[in-house]
Amino acid sequence: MAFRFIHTADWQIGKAFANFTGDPGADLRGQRIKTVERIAEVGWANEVDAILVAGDAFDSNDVSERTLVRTVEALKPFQGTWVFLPGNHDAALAHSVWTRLRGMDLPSNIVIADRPIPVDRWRGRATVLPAPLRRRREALDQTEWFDVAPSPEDSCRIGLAHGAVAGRLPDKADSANEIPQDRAAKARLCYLALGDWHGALKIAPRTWYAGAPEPDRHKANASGLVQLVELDGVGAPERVDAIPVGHYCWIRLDVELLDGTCGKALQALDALTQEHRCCVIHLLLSGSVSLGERRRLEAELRRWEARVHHLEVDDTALRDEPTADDLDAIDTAGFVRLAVERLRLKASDPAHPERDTARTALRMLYLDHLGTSDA
Ligand SMILES: [Mn+2]
Repeated sequence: MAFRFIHTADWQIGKAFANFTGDPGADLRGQRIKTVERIAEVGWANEVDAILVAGDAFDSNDVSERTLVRTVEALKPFQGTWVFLPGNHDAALAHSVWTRLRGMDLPSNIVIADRPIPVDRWRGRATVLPAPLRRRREALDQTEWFDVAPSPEDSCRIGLAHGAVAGRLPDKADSANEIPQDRAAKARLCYLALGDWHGALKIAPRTWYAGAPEPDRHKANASGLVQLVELDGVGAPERVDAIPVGHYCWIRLDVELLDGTCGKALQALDALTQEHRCCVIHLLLSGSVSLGERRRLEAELRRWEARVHHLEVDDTALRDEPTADDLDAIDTAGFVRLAVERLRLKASDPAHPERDTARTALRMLYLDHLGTSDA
């Protein structure tokens, strides 16, 4: 009979999302626990033998009591065995979320694997070998003992670890808690379930990252998934299916405005296929717009802000290029016109020390003027 389990990691429950004020931030925090409930439901529906959590279930060891209680409640839909591995964010220190959870009288189907001892709860069908982190950065490879770990004959050996596979991950030059890429082979593992990298990724033979089930940053990697793994027996290749469980889509849009209009930015937003209320968007704008288009853009972005979950706009690289029509709209004669002409000369001279100030002045003049005439 095949051994089936869900591999997940990096829930980062309790993450503050300090850049998100008000309701959007509270919703992001709350969703992380709802997604755990979803994982429990997926596990139950797929009749898996276990759910393995490969580290960083919690964002820190200081999460509130309330958060711990809510998390344990969210596990309820799955009555099979949960195995939790301490990662770098929730390392098994002398006082940690794990010691606090133990004091809460946990149900017996929840295993805290905070010591390097085989977990054998499946009548010899599978043996989970955990490599818990007992500090944020371990100097030595905690998976080394897997090679000599005992397990019943014909039991599928499954490693559970948290860290960076040496030399394989991008952006991990200074990687802590290194795991050798040949650990699965050397320790005769059927599967090595890893956490720490937030995208789902097969990184070496029989060696997988599950990715974060609920995305938490604007990064182009495969997050929002859990892995449903099936092992037919020792030696048989692993079968892995990614199951989407994430709620929010973190989307990064990088738009250069080249024709003086904001059309391309609005098109990029219109092209979103995800449910708008689930989108957490970072919009990076560059290029240039006329003053009239800048005004239209700002009005449209306010509309989008209300529609999506969160919209953050970085327009520091977007320049104003006032057109003749923009300037005509300010004033066509006299005193104001003269000032506008002087500002325009300064604004169009790349070497002028007041260039940026002149641009801002023109834009403010334009917007104030329109504000007044609209009123
Ligand atoms: Mn981590």
